[in-house]
Amino acid sequence: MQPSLKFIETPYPSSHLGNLLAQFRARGYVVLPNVFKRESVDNFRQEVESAIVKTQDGRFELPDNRPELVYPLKAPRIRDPLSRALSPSQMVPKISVFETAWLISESGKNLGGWHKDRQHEGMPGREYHYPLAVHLGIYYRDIESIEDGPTAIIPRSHQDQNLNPYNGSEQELFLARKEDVIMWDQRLWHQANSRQKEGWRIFTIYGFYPIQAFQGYEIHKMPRALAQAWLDSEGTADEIFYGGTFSLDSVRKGLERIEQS
Ligand SMILES: O=C(O)CCC(=O)C(=O)O
Repeated sequence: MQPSLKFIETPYPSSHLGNLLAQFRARGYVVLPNVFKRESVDNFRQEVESAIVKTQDGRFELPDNRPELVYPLKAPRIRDPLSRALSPSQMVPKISVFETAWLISESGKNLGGWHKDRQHEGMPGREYHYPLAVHLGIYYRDIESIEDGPTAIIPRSHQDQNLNPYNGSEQELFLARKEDVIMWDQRLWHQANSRQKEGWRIFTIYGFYPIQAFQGYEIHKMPRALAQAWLDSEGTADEIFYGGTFSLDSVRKGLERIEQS
């Protein structure tokens, strides 16, 4: 059955989009407003909740064959900002998803401490460097205060390495409505907060990177010799070098699953 999440189909007007991107670059994050239809979000969250399983090591997860895992990515307003968040180029790159993580925890559960997931490229504190990857975060709830379990961040720490959680730098919470999505730069210092109200804390993280595409060049057609080099790969480093993120094994297994269904 198709997940019940519904999307706002109209793109952001270009001046609005420009403004959102300017905020993203300046502070290291921005709330993308009205991505989903608000009235559809609770049902979708409940569909996700009913699919949650406990793993042998006691974690909670959304099984990776559930359509809900990637369904939010169909939202038109999710795609709009990504290429320009990743590159100033007029010849905008294509965008590819490389991470689809669902962080699921019970209410009151202690979560990790302050950290960064990406390091700085270039010269800290001097000029802006476009990130090599950009991430989205989605809560599927109105996040209004610390009790709702928002992520805490140090704004501008994606650029200025003098800012950190241990020297009194300003902190902020990702506050958003259930129909919104946060676009953020993982060079920010950040920390998860537990949910202090009833119910699951769910935080979806989607990661994206740019794929350079020379205009008009058919990048999706793999030259046969390159495909052969991929097939002949010796180990993960070779597979990534010739074929990108996904391993031959995961592609084969994915195809088998499609054939069986
Ligand atoms: O769950 C969160 O709020 C933040 C997740 C996190 O720390 C991470 O993505 O590295």
